[in-house]
Amino acid sequence: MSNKRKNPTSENNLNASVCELLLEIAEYERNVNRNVHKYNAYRNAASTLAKHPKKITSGSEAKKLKGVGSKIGDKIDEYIKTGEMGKVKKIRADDTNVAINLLARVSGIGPAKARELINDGITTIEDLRKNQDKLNHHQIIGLKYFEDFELRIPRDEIKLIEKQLKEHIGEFDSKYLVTICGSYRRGAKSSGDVDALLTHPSYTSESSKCPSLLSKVTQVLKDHGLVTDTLSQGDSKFMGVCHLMEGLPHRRLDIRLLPHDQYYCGILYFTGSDMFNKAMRQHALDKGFTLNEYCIRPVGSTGVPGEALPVSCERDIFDYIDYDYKEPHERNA
Ligand code: 8DG
Ligand code: CA
Ligand code: CA
Repeated sequence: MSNKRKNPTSENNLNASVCELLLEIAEYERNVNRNVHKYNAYRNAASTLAKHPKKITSGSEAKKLKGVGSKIGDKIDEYIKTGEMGKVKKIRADDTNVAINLLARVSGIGPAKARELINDGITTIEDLRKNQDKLNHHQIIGLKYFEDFELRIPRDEIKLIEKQLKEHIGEFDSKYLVTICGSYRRGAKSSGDVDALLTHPSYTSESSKCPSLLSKVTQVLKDHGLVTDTLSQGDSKFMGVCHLMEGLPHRRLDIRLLPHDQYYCGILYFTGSDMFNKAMRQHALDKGFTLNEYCIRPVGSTGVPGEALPVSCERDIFDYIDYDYKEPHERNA
């Protein structure tokens, strides 16, 4: 999954089925009713329940937890007593909701664009294919590969993509460093997309930007036929499509160019998982540091962050904040 973020339910969640229903209502409140407050309320309740160490057995028990209000408590009670939530049934029968969820599965189409299309009478993928004049370039490519992009990418295929990326880029300029991050680096058997990070020693946060460092690489990959389409190309981020060989699906590929001195903070961040990052950032704060995708900085007694600390591998970051080093495959929190 790339742009469409996953839901915050963790593994070992004893209340997983209730959480899923609450998250379904949350999405509905955001996408259809545009009610961010309710969206947040349902998400918070789901996240509280996901972390709760025991299975909830009644609405009143749920209501005692922080983030679970009386209305959500009642819905949980209904679910425990009847095995269903009336609200969810209603949502699943709501045509607008169903159409928004379908159209928003196209890369580049968010809930707002989906609503706009539905107002124009476009509610299916077939309708979209006949009305491509209403789409921008990213959305047209998203539609072109709609089926392909929904497929998971097996680990072995990403290994081959990684090999080709490194070969083509290394042949062009052997000083580039390439690392595939995301769920692949955490050892996943399959991934939603390919998250590649790129750096070059000539590019640091002090040096001036060199926009061609990334565009030259994407051109090389296009020349080799590995990259087939561009969704968007910026100075530091390429979003596009790659394809290994006939018979295999087209895959989503993101390439981010990072300054050399920020490479390892970037690798840590884009390896994830989301939850692992959150926990590590919180630990950093507890130890008096602020950590983000670019750098780690000490926070003085005034609360103002100081200069970025030098980092030349991921382990340096763990060491600064006195956090037990975790191998990428141990970061699946
Ligand atoms: P997947 O592609 O197999 O579905 O999983 P993933 O590789 O873990 O997720 P991703 O959506 O491709 O994001 C890659 C990493 O980026 C993720 O593991 C952690 C980091 N990341 C965050 N927050 C966010 C965010 O808000 N958006 C994105 N795109 N990435 C984020 O920690
Ligand atoms: Ca991604
Ligand atoms: Ca990914």
